[in-house]
Amino acid sequence: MATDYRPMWKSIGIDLKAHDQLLQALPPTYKDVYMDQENRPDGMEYFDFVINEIHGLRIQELQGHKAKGGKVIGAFCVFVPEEIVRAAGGICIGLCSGIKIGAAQAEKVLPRNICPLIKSFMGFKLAKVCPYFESCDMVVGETTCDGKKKAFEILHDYVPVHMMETPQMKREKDKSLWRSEVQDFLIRVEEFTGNKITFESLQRSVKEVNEKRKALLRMADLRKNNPAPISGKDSLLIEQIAMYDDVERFTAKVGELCNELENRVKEGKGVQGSDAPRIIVTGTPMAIPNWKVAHIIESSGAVIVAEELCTGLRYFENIVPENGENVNQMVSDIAGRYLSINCACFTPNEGRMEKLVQLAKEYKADGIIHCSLAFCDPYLVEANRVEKVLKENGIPLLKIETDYGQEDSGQLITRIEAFLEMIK
Ligand code: BJ8
Repeated sequence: MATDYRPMWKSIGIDLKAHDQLLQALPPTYKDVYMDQENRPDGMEYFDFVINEIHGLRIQELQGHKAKGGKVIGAFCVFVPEEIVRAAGGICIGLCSGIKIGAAQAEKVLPRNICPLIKSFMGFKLAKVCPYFESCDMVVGETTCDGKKKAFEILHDYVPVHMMETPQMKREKDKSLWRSEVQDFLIRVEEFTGNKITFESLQRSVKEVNEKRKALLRMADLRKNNPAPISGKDSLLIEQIAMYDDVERFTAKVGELCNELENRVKEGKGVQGSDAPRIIVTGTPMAIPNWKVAHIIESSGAVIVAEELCTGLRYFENIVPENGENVNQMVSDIAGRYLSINCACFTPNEGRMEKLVQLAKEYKADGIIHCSLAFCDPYLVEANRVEKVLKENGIPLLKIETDYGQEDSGQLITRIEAFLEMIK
């Protein structure tokens, strides 16, 4: 018999009626998008289970951690150093959501024309439908884009927010600003958890988070093979789950999956035929359960081989050096690793252009699909630079602007199918 989690949800302040509506929306989508795929690796069973228990078991674990005096810290950006939270005995979870929920409540405090990711996280908080949000003792905001940084001021009325100032450039003075922000974050986390971060605890957490990244990098590497041993949709799902699952368990499960994928590669077994167009997706993050574009691309006969997204490579490429000799040096190494992320909030952002060209070669991509959320100025404007550089390098590009609704699905199918036809 399925566990009844309602008493737990009620105890953390969830609006049960609104929450029921949210849960009802999820399972049919998941079945259509995921369970009907052919040639899925057996190792996906664990990740299906995680989704099935998305508001159940993991929330129970978070509550268990809190009952023992532990803290849960939420983040909205891949710039927030998970290593530091873990080194102080806390759990760090990603809070971005990819579903239109609580829009009416969110629009009471935000303009209507704001990116769906921001509207969604505000809606989740105001509608009290997200047990992850309600489990957080503190959330960490950043000054990446204007919409987010101003939304965090409002969010602070409902939950304690610690702000990190992310620089907009990558000069030496920006690097030292960011280093000091990471150092301040460490102090704030120590105060908040009541736990001192030691050399040993930081060294251990750096290793643990690196192991998670290495497992994801191994999976990414295996997708360079033709035929690809795993679908882009399944890979995206794993990358989304990486942000809130237990680090060590997740790392082990990705490792087991990669063993299976390695065998598939040896046997020449793939999710699609070796003639399927190979696509790289780039742009704004695709938070759970935003699988719309990935589903359309792969249902149109292509295979996604990499995601140049924050729910993708930007989250796990580059690891933190593990040979730091003291806490100070490790803080600098952590800051350095995070500042190498190529978010469109930076200007200029040449690293992202170079990365895309390099990825297209490494993954033998036939084309790139640039997918931006509506009203996201950084990515929508930067699409111009991406287009210019890819054109110079002879890499076909399709630019898409979308949101969390399904209304534009028909139009997206037409455009994506035409693009795939063109690059075949
Ligand atoms: S490092 S991409 S996770 S900021 S989509 S809220 S940018 S208007 S999410 Fe992001 Fe960090 Fe950058 Fe990655 Fe603003 Fe654009 Fe909305 Fe965005």
